[in-house]
Parts: sequence; structure tokens; C-alpha cells
Amino acid sequence: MFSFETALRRETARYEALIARPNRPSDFYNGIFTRWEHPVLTRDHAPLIWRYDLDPETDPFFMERLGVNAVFNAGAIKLGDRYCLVARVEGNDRKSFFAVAESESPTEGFRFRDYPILLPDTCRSETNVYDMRLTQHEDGWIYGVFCSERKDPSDPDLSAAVAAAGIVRTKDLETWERLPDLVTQESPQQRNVCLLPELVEGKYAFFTRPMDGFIDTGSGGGIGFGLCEDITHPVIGHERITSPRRYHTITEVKNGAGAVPIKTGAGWLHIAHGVRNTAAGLRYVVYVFMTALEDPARVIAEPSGFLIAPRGDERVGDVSNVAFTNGAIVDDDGSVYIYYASADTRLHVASTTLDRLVDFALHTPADPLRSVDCVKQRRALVEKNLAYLQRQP
Ligand code: M1P
Repeated sequence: MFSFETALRRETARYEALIARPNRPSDFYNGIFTRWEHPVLTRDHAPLIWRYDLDPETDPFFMERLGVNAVFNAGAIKLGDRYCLVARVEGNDRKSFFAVAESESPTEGFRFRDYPILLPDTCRSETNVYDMRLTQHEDGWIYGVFCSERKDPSDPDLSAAVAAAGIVRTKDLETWERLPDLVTQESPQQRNVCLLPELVEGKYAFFTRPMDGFIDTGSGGGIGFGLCEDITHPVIGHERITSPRRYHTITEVKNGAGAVPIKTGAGWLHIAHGVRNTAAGLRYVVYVFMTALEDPARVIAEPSGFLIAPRGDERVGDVSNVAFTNGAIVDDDGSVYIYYASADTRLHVASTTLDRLVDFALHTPADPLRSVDCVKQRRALVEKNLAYLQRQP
């Protein structure tokens, strides 16, 4: 016979066991990063108090009243000794919202704060919000730049939407001040926008992703870069293309910023995403490039191919064949934790170090863009290796 108390006890125990589950490095190896066995956040990490009505008077069958469909694409920041993720949580109703999950460990034990984030409601037409990138800015604020989505009032197509870059700021991830959306005078739509942690020429520096439409970037040629004088009235006049899309590469269809760029001695390290088309639909991967310290829009290295592509179970979910990141944390000892989502469904962690990422970025050959040149590139590596092996005693 059904017992409310038993069901509540069982689900609470399951939830606590999930949060307490230790995570381990998986046996995946490529020398660049470590994949961890378990996702750090899933829909099952959503607290019971978000989903169930725990009062048997009003929920006698202990039913999920407000289900959570997916937890993925998280902004990331370390506050004191706590690793904080501002995750995209998608309800069963398709609407996404943000919520802070934190842990004392970068790879396990993430627990959501009791309440999801209630953003200041400054725009009645805003229907959906997602993918917050968190910047600990030199001006003292933590900025969250996210996609704000609304129905396109000028297009009768029910699915026609407009994407803009919403901006909030906070000091503690608890109280949020909403600023006006970013205006980019040359681009009708924006997604995957992030703010550099430092001023450039005394201005706020954004990486943008100019788009003509909601899905298609159209004439948008890649990841853009623009400056704005006043973050409280954010307007970008001109956007320079930093990392262009290229034919027959991992960025042919689209690319966009990922984690907020990381400052290193050798340049700004970007962990971005690229999109190509396949017969089975779009394939999203995470890739790396570096830009110059004195000119963050100038690419100085772009290693060939992807850093992270969906593998195994990661390949399947609501939007299959997607690896996507919008957050990474660098620790004082140079460790880097890249929080990447798979298939718009769950969030994983990949760990590495700044030294490894910079080495990967600077010393991995660039994509030569043609098969014949790729073969030459690989044969040169084989030749070097055979010569090396022959020299060994
Ligand atoms: O569904 C894959 C990703 O699609 C979008 O990325 P982009 O704008 O580059 O197409 C984003 O909405 C992202 O949230 C999502 O993971």
C-alpha cells in the first residue's frame, strides 16, 4: 500500500546519496584533460523542495508537481573556498531559469541553494533565459551575461524568436541587479556573449556572437569583439570578428564564446564552442584558441580540431551530439575545471591545468583546412616520431 512517508523517506535518501556520491577520474586519456566519471549536476540534483509539494494534505500521492527536465550549461566562479555554478535549469515546461549550486570540491558534492534565482523582471516580453557567463570583473562586481529570449513580434511564425544579451550583476550570487540588455548596433541578435574581466582602453570589453536570426548566424562571421563605455547603458558600436567560422571545420555553421576568457602569461585563453552540420543534425564541440594580451581580439593561436566532443553516454539527450561550455574555474595552483554540458541534458567536469591548456593551444598545429595538407601534417608527425624512436637505445 502506498505510504507518503515511505516515498518521501526513500526519495530523500536517494537524493542525499546522489549528492554524496564520490566522483573519480575516468579512464579516458589524451594528456590534455581528465574526464570525470559522473556528471556534477543532473536533473536529479534538483532539490525535492523544488519539485514536490511535501504536504500530504495537498499532495497525498507525493507527486512531482513541478518537474525538472534538465540541468546543464553553467557559469562558474570560485567564491572564497567554494566552487559555485550558476546552472541552466529547465523545467518540464521548457522554460529555463538560473540556480546556484555549490560545493567545497570542484568535482563532486554540488548542492543547489534552496531558492532558484529570481531575476528582476524588467522586460515583460522576455520568455526564456539561459547560459549565464560569470565574470569577476576588476571593477569589483560579478557580472552575469546571459541569453534573454522573446517572441519576435514582427514575424507571424510562432517559433520566430529574438535573442539578446541580458546583463545582471551581484557581489554574492544572492542579490542581483539587472542592467539594460546589451545593444549591438551592427547585429540584430546576440547569443553567447561574455564580458572580459578587465577593461580594454578603459572600456568594458565583450566577446559577442553576431546573428541575423535566432538560430542562423547568417552573415554573422564568427565570434565578435566590441567595447562599451558605460556598463549601465551598454552599447557596442563596431564588432570586430575574432575567431571566424570556416568552411569544412568544426566551426563551419556557428561558433561562440564559452567560458569567460582566462588571462595567462602567454595570452587570453578562450574555451569556446564550434558547430558543424551532419546528416544527423548539428554537432557541437568545445575548442580552444588564444588571443593577444595587448589586443584581446587578435588570435595568436588556434589549435586544430576540438578540445572536447561528446563521447559515449554524453552523446545522447534532449539535443544529442552536443558538448557545450559556458564556465570554467582556475584555482590558485593552476588547476582548471571546465564545466561542460552534454546533449543539453546534464553537466560534467573536465580537469586540467593552465600549463597544459596553454601548451595545447600554442604547440598543437593549426587546421590546414584541406585533407591533403592534413595528411602532410600527420605524416610529418609520424616521420618525427619514427626518427625519435630510432634514436632510442
Ligand atoms: O542546443 C545546443 C546549444 O545551442 C545554443 O548555442 P548556439 O547559440 O551556438 O547555437 C545555445 O542555446 C545553447 O544553450 C545550447 O546548448
